[in-house]
Amino acid sequence: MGSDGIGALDGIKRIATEEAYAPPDLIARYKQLIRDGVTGDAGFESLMGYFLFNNSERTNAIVDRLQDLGQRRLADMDATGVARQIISLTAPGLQVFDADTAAGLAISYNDQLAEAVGTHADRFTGLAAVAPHAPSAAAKELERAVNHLGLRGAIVNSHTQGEYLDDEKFWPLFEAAESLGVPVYLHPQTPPPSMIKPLLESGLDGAIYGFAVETGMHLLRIIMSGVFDRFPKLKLVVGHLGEAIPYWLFRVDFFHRGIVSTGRYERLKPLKLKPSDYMKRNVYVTSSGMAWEPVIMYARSVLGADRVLYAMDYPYQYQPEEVLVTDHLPISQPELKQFYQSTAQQVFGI
Ligand code: 1DF
Ligand code: MN
Repeated sequence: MGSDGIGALDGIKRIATEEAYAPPDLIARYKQLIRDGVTGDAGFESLMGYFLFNNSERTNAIVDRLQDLGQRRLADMDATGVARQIISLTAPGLQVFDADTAAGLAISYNDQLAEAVGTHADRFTGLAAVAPHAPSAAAKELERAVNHLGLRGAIVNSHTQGEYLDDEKFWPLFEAAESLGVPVYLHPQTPPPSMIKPLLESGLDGAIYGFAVETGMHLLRIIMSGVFDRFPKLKLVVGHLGEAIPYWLFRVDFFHRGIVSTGRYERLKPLKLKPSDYMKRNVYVTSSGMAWEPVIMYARSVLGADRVLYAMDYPYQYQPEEVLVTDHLPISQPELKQFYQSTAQQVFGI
């Protein structure tokens, strides 16, 4: 298949599950927000300002690729032997806009994505953009996107203007996802103003580390809130091999048990299961941006081989040679098929 010597695998399709796009209209709106300086979100202004105004070969190549839902994307997939991309709106999605604007844009961008997915149904699957800060509209839009447009889940780019999905006001989205049987992909974005200072001043706010700090914490907040006791069949997908949380589970379980037993925090309440149990029951992690054998094997050993799926993180981490790392994981062919293909087909209902 590929021009880089990355061929088809015998009987296995590589499905990449955290692949980004941006409608040109979204790029224009982001530029306008940054020029107007109205978001009050230093992380957004720094990172999107970099991508949209740096004007370097690196950033221009990424921004061009983000906007393509046709031949260029397909050629890049061919070059890396990716059979199918699961495509979602790039971070921070609609979450920088006011709730009404965001809810309106979700509808038109989902219509556009569904059209591209329909044109290339053999190569593309889409996730719905939603406005988490318009909770009932978000639930309704997810239902429309799944039942009428054929999209296969929702993307949420971590915090929404400093608020987290552990707040019950956001739960109509979880309720809809559970009842539709589709996952919510919790994707990173830069930390909100209330947590960004030490990360931004050190240049660590973005994908290098700040994304994981912010999104890993968000994942823990969701688990601690009892959302998975309320919605036991809810599926959450988290990138970057779980934003470091698999590494922390022993300590999280230990201190959760201790703190809950003393009633120290009202918000940290008893749960039916250990925090780590929800990671194994309700959460899937993808290998986006982490083509690194020891950590993929670690995540598999802690969460279970059936919880770890492949992602590339196109176009932000479009590195064809990284596919060779996952091709050569020290696992059997049936396990490699599970990693690249079958788990994704199950989770996203492809
Ligand atoms: C970057 C990476 C930016 C990812 C992203 O959204 C993003 C980056 C603005 O490289 O700065 O979603 N990523 O998922 O790896
Ligand atoms: Mn990503």
